[in-house]
Parts: sequence; structure tokens; C-alpha cells
Amino acid sequence: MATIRDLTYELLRRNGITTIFGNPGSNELPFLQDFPSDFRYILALHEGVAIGIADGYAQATGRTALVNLHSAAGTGNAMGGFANAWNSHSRLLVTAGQQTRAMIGVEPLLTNLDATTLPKPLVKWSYEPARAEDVPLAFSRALHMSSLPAPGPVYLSIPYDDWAKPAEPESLRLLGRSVFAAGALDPGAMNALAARLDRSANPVIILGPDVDAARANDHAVRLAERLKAPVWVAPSAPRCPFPTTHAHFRGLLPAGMASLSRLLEGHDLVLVAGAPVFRYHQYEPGPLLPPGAELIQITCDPDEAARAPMGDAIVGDVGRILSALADAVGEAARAAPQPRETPPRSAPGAGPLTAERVLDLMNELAPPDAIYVNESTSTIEAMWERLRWENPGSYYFGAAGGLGFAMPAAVGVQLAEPERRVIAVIGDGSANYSVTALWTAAQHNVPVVFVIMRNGTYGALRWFAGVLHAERVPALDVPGIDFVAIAKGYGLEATRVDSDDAFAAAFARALKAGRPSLIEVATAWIGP
Ligand code: TZD
Ligand code: CA
Repeated sequence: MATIRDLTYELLRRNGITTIFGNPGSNELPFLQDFPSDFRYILALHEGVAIGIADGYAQATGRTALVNLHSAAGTGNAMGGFANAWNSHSRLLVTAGQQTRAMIGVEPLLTNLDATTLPKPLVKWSYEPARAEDVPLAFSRALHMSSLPAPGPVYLSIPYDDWAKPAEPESLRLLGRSVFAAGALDPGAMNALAARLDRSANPVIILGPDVDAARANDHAVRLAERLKAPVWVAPSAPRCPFPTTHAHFRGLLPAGMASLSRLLEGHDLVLVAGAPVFRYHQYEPGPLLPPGAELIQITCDPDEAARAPMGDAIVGDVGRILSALADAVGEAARAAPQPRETPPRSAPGAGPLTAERVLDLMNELAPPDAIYVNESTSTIEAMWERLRWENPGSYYFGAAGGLGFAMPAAVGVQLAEPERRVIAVIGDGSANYSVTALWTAAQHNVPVVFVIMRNGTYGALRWFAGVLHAERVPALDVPGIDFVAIAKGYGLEATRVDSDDAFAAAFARALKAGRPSLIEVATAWIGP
């Protein structure tokens, strides 16, 4: 008779999961014993890294990724990763080993106390089965929960003595299940939506990360071209839903109410797809929309629709709705938007280089389908202005703004996309939260190019201190860190550069290396 462990591995296999990301402890060993040869375990040295690699992998594959953590302490170390995954609708099944059932009552070492409460509110579902026999159903439910709309992380706590117990024969029914969501509009509702867009004199389209997640970027292009509408990217967007080189592309919207609505002035209809309305950051009191503008939001997330403070919302499959809408709207008679003014190319110079110069060199030297995973917080706008992102899945950022995402996520994205080169653009502050991702990259020879922008400071916080008029704040600089030595210590090729030519040469070499490498580049901090 099959054990709970056998049946669970088979269930994972049937759902396309043969990779486990994690960091193990005693509670997890009974699950990992006799590890099947068709599975691989990607070891991370810290749980924030394990969840980050899995998040990148889940987003780039569009499928659920499995994370195995150690009890409460391991879960706690991953909590910042839960925040990012929750906000990016990442399909993650996070499991944590629990103490053995016979002993939980006396609270031995490594008991996950009140386990299901621990990851809330950053999971869709959190569960600890009441019986060992319920573990396969719990896994099945967790897998489907993580990927049904709106996707997101789920959490299971499993007592370690459950794995060796026999599975109930009726549990085999879980293996063949197919579960999917539909989510298209019926013809009447689609016609009404199309008619509203056709009636608009001057519509604008705002796209968010879930357009990219749905690989619906081409549908968005078709819709924008039919409507002759300019396209903005939703504020704080952690993915790129529209080609930045397209004539309709306008850029990333600012994350403050007043400046955002000012940029939309003159539009009578704002169509938002695949984003909350809106993910603000800095508090700038002001109108939510310009005078006379209506808003329609298309989202996969009922919560995003319900909490929106303005406009109408449609909850459904963002890709299918955008595709059908592009067919349903008429070809608008107005003139198409003119291409935006792109920033002038930065001038070559001696070091320290400007961040703009480093980005321009990357853009010239990297393959056109390169993927950028970003955690360089003071250069986000410059990246949206300068980098060529044309294919779906070209840009990733920590969706909750939690640092420690990008170094591991870059490893996960590169594992998922071996044919495309992944470039991790990381600030010298951000590089410290999940730096052990370098070790996993080296061990599995995941050929990410890590570029550390060393400006010596928490640049974005200096900018924000200006916004908030917060004077005399301590703890904003990060001098004295040798990233070349750190990277070498974890087994990577690494080099330090401070000039134009040196960066270009090192970057070109790194792109071709076929193994992970790190470039530390001195950049100038240009204050507000
Ligand atoms: N801790 C965590 C987990 N997430 C955060 N977002 C912060 C702290 C606060 N924080 C920011 O929001 S940006 C930033 C911090 C510390 C500075 C990052 O500095 P950097 O990049 O060197 O990586 P820049 O380009 O110098 O801003
Ligand atoms: Ca910095």
C-alpha cells in the first residue's frame, strides 16, 4: 500500500511539480527521505532566499512552485517573501514541517505553535491537516488554491510522523483531477464594454503586472492600436505588460494620487487591466482621477475590484477579456499617439558612472530578449525610461517593495528560462538581504549576471527623506562592503569596475560566461 509520502510525490508529479526549493530541518527529513530520483531539490541557505527563488520560478513558469521550510523559524525568515508573493499573485505552495503529533501537546523544540496563523494575512489559505490521511487532500487543495484566480501563496503545516503512514485508497481519486477557471465575459457584457470604449473621445489604457502574468501583452498591443490609445504602466508595477519600445508606450505612472491624476488629464475614460487601482506609495493628497474621467478596471482579483475607491470593475480572466475586447472594439478614427520623447543617450564618461550610463550600456550589450530582475531602488524610473522590454516576462521587481526579492528571484527566473539571459540589477543596500542566493546560483551553475550598483547609500531613502521633509535621519549610508570578495566567497566570478570601458568589457564577458558572475560598478548618487 502506498504511503502518504508516496501519494504526495505522485500528486506533485501529476501536477507538473518535480522541483522543491527549500532549507531543511529535522521536521522535514521524513518527507525528504528516499528522495525520488525524478525530483530535484534546490537548496537555499536562508528561507528568504528559498521563497525568493521559488517566486521567480513560479512567476516565470506561470505554474505553482513548491517551497519546503523548517517549522516556525524557517517560516518567519521567509515572511518578507510572503509579502512580495502575495502582492504579485505568485503561485506558491509553501510547506513547513511540524513536530510529531504525539508530542505537539507538550510543545517540544521546533513546534510550529498555532502554525496556520503564522503566515496570515499574506496567504490565500493556511492549513494543518487534522489526520495524516488528510495530507494528500490538503496538498491537492493547496495546489489548486494557489493557481485558481486570484493566484497566490498558500501554506501547509505537516506533522513529520504523517509521511510514513498508509494512504487511504480513496485518496487515489485526487491524482486525476483537472481544475480550471473560465472567466470570459458573455457576449452581451463584452459588447457593452466595447461600446463604452468606442464612445470615449479620448481613452487611455493603464496596464499592470497581471497582463504580463497572463502573457496578454500582445492582446494589449492590439487593443491599444485599435483604440489609438496611449498606454501607461500602473504605478509600482512589478512586471512589464507592454513593449517599452512601442509608439503608444508612455512610461511608468508615478505612485502619488495628485501627480498620477494630473498625467491623465484630458482623458474621459481610463481602462485599467491587470492591476489594483492603484498601488500608491508617496502620499500626495489630490483627486483620484482628473475631472470628467471614468474608470473601468479589469482584474483577476476580487479583492482588487472590491477595494478600489473609484470606477467600475470586472473580475475575470485578464488575458481572455483583453483578447476579446481587442476584437470587439471598432478601429478608432482619431490619430494614433505619437511616440514619446525618449531621454537622450547618456554621455560616456569616467567613473563613477551615472546609473543612466550603466543602464544604457546594458541595453546596448544585452540580447534584446534579456530579462531584468530589479532591486536598485533609486533607478526604477530610469530603467522604465531606458530599457528595451519587448517580450513577455522581461522585468520583475518585488511586488510589496520588500527587499531581498531580486537576487533569489533572478536565480528562479533563470532556472525557468534557460534560453534567455537574466540580469539582476541590485543596489548596494538591497544586495545584503538575500546575498546567499549567490551560492545557490554557483552550485547549480545558474548563469545570472548580477550587477551591483554601488553608490554607497540607501539612495531611495534619501529621496524619500526629501519627500517627507525628514531631516537628520541616521543610518542612510552603507560604506565598506566588498561585494567582489563576498561573491568570490560564494563561488562566483566577480569583478569591480569604475569606468565606462571597464563596465562594458566586464558585462559583455559576463553575458557570454555560461556561469553566474557579479560585477560591482561604482555609480554616482545624484541627490534630489
Ligand atoms: N527592508 C526591507 C525588507 N524592504 C525595504 N523596502 C526596506 C527595508 C526599506 N528600503 C527601501 O524601501 S529602499 C531602501 C531601503 C532600505 C534602500 C535600498 O538601497 P539600494 O538602492 O542601495 O539597494 P538605491 O538605488 O541606492 O536606492
Ligand atoms: Ca545604493
